[in-house]
Amino acid sequence: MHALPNLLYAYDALEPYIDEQTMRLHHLKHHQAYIDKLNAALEPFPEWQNKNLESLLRNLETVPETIRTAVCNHGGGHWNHSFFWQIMVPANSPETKITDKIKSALEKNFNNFESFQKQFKDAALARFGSGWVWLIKQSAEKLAITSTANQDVPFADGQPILGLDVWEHAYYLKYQNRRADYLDAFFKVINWQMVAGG
Ligand code: MN3
Repeated sequence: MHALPNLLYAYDALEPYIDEQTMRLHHLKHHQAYIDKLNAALEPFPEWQNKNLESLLRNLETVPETIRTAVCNHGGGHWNHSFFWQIMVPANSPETKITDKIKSALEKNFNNFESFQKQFKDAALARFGSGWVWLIKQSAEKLAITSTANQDVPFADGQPILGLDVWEHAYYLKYQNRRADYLDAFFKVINWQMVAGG
């Protein structure tokens, strides 16, 4: 059965950029709910319970039709959030310093870091309703910014190396309707070492 992964930092560790209450609710309630519903969907299908989640999501057409939507939504929610927690780190940690490797890759693909940041933020602001924004590695040289709706995973476009949850539950308690402020805050807590390794 699928289980909630531990955070690699305390719930208040991303303050003041991502507040403790949001982190607690987001991890313990929202993420847990995706896992509970994924496990419930898989319960009548024991042969599917131990399969690797990423491979299930990459091969949704092989999943029994009666649970395909549930695996897409709740399995996607589980994968997306598990990834999201790992690409954030407390703002004062050395991992928030962008590495030369990823910096030059971003410059190659987006001219400069500021232009990457602007395009990423524009994509996040343009995502209507709930969804995610991604930085995707498409080949050794090619990076792209994409966006998915709901809890859809980004694998169709390449390998995600950075992802941002833009569902309101990710920021509403602290930022209310100010999604742009949440985006600026997110850039303070990106674990660039993790992004570079992805
Ligand atoms: Mn979320």
